[in-house]
Amino acid sequence: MQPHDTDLPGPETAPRKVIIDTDPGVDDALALLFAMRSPELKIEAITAVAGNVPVDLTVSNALRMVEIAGRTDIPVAAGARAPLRRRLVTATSHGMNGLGGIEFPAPEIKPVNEPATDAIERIVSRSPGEVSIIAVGPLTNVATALQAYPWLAKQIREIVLMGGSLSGGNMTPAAEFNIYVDPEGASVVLRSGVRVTMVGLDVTRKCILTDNHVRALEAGSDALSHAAARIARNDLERWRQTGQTGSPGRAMHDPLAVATFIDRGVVRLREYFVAVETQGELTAGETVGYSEVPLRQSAPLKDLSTLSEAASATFVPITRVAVEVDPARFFKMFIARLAGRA
Ligand SMILES: [Ca+2]
Repeated sequence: MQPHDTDLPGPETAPRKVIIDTDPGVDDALALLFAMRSPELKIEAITAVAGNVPVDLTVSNALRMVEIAGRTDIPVAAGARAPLRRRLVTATSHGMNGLGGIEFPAPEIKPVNEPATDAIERIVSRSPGEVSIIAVGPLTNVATALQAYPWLAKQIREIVLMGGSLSGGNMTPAAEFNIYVDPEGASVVLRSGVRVTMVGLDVTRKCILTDNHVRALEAGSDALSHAAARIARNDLERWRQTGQTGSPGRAMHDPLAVATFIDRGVVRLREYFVAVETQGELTAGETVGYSEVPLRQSAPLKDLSTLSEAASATFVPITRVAVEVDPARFFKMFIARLAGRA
């Protein structure tokens, strides 16, 4: 094929530059493998953050996935050890090592000698308006970058994040895990002015990994497929043994965010102004979606002079929330790519 062939990707179809910010994590690991198999993405870096497990483990797990995929060209940068203002709360369902107890060899490669926030700044500033962030962990790294380098808000193309919910949480009745862990970080991101697409529990909990999906992964024939199948099979068995109620298997939260970035037809988006509850003792980390004015807050307390009931911000429907999903369309792409069939 000659370079001037007309079927080469043009500017519209060229791979899009992304940074993946992640806390692997079982579904993160599958999301990373899926992303590295997706020709629509030019992954400029993977930045690891504390979340499902402490950051030393999320870094190691990201490095493992890069090695398994044969993509050691992708730099992995270590990020925040703890949320902006809170102590780290990790997730028990991902096991002590973050991969549900599946042991892959220790990675031979190392993270780059550059903190995640500096890597984000350098990569975005080098190509203003071209680099997007797919954020599938607590938003500490992204928030820290936006605070340290305020000009990034105008230079980041968009952020597609897994997190939040307009229909109840999974850590508390109000809060989804990623936002629960770092509500202040999430608030920084959602108030930054960057165009955000929120892929939350409203849609991810409709995308449950099943035995049929795992069997399809097990039919794959290369190292990446085998790794994905091992992680998925182990997770499904653990899920059954621990008797997690309410769902027959793990929701593919993070892979759905990657899929949404690649193919917007996987979900239906609706515009909201999304604010994060950071004060509530029972509700911190709740994402509150306003679909119309006014942005009313709680009734004012008698002993305070401020009228907190008043609208507190200008209504700008800046966050696009995934409100419906086509699970079949998602799983078709996700499983086929992991199994090496597409
Ligand atoms: Ca995650």
